[in-house]
Amino acid sequence: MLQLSRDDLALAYKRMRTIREFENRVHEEFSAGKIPGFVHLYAGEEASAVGVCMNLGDKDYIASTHRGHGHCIAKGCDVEGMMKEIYGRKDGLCGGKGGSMHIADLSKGMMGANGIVGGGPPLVCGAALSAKTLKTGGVAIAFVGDGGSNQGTTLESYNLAKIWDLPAIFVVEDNGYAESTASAWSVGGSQVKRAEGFGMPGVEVDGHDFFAVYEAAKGAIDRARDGGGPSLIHARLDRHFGHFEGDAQTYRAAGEQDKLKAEVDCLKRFRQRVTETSLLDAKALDEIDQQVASLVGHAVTAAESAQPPSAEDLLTDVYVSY
Ligand SMILES: Cc1ncc(C[n+]2csc(CCOP(=O)(O)OP(=O)(O)O)c2C)c(N)n1
Ligand SMILES: [Mg+2]
Repeated sequence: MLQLSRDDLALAYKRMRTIREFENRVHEEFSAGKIPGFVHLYAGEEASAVGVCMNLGDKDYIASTHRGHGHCIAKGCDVEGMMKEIYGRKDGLCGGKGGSMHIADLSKGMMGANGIVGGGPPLVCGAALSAKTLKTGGVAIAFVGDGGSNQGTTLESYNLAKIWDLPAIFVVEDNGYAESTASAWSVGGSQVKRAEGFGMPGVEVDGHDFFAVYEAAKGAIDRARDGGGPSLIHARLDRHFGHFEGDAQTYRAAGEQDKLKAEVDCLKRFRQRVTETSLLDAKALDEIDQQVASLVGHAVTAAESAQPPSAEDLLTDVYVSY
């Protein structure tokens, strides 16, 4: 906590608040039938994306999941461009052709949300290998869910990262469920011991606690930048919405989500911690809330009135030349 200036803390709060507001608005607009496709919301998990990405710059890469909006915002993607992408608009971040599950912005080191569970870790091995080979000083981070942590691609990536001694970090965001299957039913052994089995350090953190995530990520990222190789962070956290928008969530106990929101909400915790310690005052935080509400409100209005891609756009972006 002491390593963060007041400006850093205000930025961290602004990013977490932006994610929450963005997701709440997407939830509302999706329910109103205004958003095409499928959306998975990240609300509740903000401390993980922001706690990790506050340690990163544009030369660092992240790979995300199907629940990717929070990772995009934490890595600095443009909020209006993201909203337009989710609405399928031509001037969205990916030309309106990707939508919620494929938002990417390579200029920000954001390699993309990913519809393939376990798709991010192999990409991160490539990005980390390039950073190591080109000596950029960059690191690459894979966010992966508890369900994704069981994919062969993820476990193979742990092995590659270790054997190639890559500046890669795997952040397992364990929100307790893969779709409707509780992680207690599907994850064998311990995430930390899995990492140790591949010869890398692993640490478990309270993913509702921005400061715990920030510290763990700082340790792992500093080590990777110094040539210390890969590691894993197991963040336990919770999602506030269903697996996808429209999920009836019959697998949850009655009142489970209300209890989580009341007792372990990462934004409430952050606010309490910084106000109690007089690092930021409630007024400054309220002002950030207002700025963020207006930013996200503007993004929704802009997305609603923006144009979809044209028929000719179907024929572009088909082939890529490197
Ligand atoms: C390779 C693959 N298998 C299955 C799916 C279907 N699917 C989408 S999300 C999901 C659950 C993922 O759970 P987890 O990794 O814990 O992420 P969370 O949704 O909890 O954030 C599954 C099985 C998929 N998209 N890709
Ligand atoms: Mg999960």
